[in-house]
Amino acid sequence: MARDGAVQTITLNRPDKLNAFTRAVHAGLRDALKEARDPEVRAVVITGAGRGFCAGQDLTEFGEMPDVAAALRETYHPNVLAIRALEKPVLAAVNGVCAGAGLSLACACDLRIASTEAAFVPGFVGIGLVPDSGGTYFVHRLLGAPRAFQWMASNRKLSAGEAEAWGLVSEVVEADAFPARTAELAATLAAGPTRAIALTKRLFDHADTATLEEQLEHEAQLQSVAAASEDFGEGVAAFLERRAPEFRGR
Ligand code: T3D
Repeated sequence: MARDGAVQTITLNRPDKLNAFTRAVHAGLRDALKEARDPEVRAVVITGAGRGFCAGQDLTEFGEMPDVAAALRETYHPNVLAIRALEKPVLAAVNGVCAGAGLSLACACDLRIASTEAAFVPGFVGIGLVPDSGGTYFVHRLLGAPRAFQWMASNRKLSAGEAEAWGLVSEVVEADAFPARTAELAATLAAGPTRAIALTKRLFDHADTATLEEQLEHEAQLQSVAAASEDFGEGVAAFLERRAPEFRGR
């Protein structure tokens, strides 16, 4: 975990095993996500060490988990929910291969960019499992149900370019330039009006299940909150003074 100004970077760090999830990896991620609640942190990056982003569950630890559902509830679920609850943008910087619950993790983030070295593999179906850790929830929202189903049922490895064409990632960057572009994008997000960005995140999460009437009302309520922020005052003042705004995230 590393802090650079208002950006916190969380690096999954088991490069020899493509950062596959063990209990220790879950615990490290849980602690890092707790630390990211610090209001001084205004953007979070999740990435992987070495040539992988995350290869999902460590398959050598499966035997130690007699109750799979309980293991998911105890390890994956709190971290997925913590990412959605963070009141700041979370960027998945997909540096390399991403499979199974690693794919779910990337898709739980607010946005994804990929290195040209990245690849996306459903994983679950390859070993006779169903997508978990939010895989069915996020992937079908990102891709639409027909494409998501066909992909998740096939275990096809998707290149970074294909992922961009499908809208799974918003940008693909040459591997050499990937760390610098990740830092640039994270710094831009961290310099934004964090309250408004967090409230936008909450509205988007709500939009899929709301009626239009409910969503209009939710927008009105959260707009009152945004309009009471210091950053709204700064945004309007900067516009009128014809200068760039200096948002403080409150
Ligand atoms: O109870 C619960 O927790 C259920 C939860 C389930 C969630 C899930 O995530 S299920 C899906 C689990 N993941 C997979 O099935 C993916 C398995 N891995 C792969 O298919 C491939 O490794 C990749 C497509 C991701 C990458 O292929 P490649 O050729 O680039 O690398 P590799 O040579 O296969 O892997 C490199 C090393 O990482 C290798 O170790 P070694 O031989 O050099 O010592 C390999 O064994 C290791 N590794 C890769 N994935 C995993 C792994 N070790 C343990 N678990 C892994 N998932």
